[in-house]
Amino acid sequence: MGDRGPSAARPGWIRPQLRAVIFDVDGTLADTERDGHRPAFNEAFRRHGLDISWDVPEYGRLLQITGGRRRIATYLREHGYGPEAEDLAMRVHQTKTTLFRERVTSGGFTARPGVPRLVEDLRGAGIRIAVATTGRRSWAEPLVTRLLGADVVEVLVTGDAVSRLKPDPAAYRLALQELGLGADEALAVEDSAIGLRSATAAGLATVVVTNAYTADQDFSGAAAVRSAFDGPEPMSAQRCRALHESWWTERRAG
Ligand code: XBP
Ligand code: MG
Repeated sequence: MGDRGPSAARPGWIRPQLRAVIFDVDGTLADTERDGHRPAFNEAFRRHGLDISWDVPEYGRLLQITGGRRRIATYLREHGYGPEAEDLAMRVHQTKTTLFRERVTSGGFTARPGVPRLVEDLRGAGIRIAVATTGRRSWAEPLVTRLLGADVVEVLVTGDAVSRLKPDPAAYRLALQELGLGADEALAVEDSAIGLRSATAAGLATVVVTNAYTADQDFSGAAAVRSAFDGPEPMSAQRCRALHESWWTERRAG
């Protein structure tokens, strides 16, 4: 952020209040991509008799295509499949979704360090919790419950509920609608440039917490960029409030 202080905001401007935090799931609440979704895609390819296996760098490239079914279909088309790519992608993705859900329900994932503490702190401060992901509800719902506990997440928007996936703002817009809040009353937490674009396009101040796949991406416009939730200055309700306020103050003053 620049060096303008809150006093630079236009006269008469009412400071927005932070009432909810909307979290992304993959890469944000948990490190699910490299050792979670990727092996599930590869096992699904194997079960469908396809000689395809995505290694770690290749999967990193493919993360630019959001949504598992779209990711498979794009890859198949890149590798010479014709009109049958869509139908095959749909079937492989159904298998992948079943496999990934099994992994979730058998306790295969833990939250990123610092996430449970942050969520507890937010709830204690009366800040509501929501989730916006491009993944499927069938695994996202049990995953979020396992990571954060039952009845913690008030609104859960998944890729099934929107016709356009991130970087389109649809998932975040729907989350705000279901929360009954304006964009200036919530803060998004994302791990990727695509997620940041989606949340920013919905009008949200966004904190980015990077991971190994996303650390080098362009996060211009973020309210803050960090590499972890925990550490010497852990993410907290107070920090979320401060980042939300400074992002909006900067914006209104500019
Ligand atoms: C995550 C995704 C998802 C998962 C796979 O993006 O792109 O597609 O990789 O999930 P984000 P599905 O973190 O921005 O939501 O296979 O269920 O689509
Ligand atoms: Mg993500």
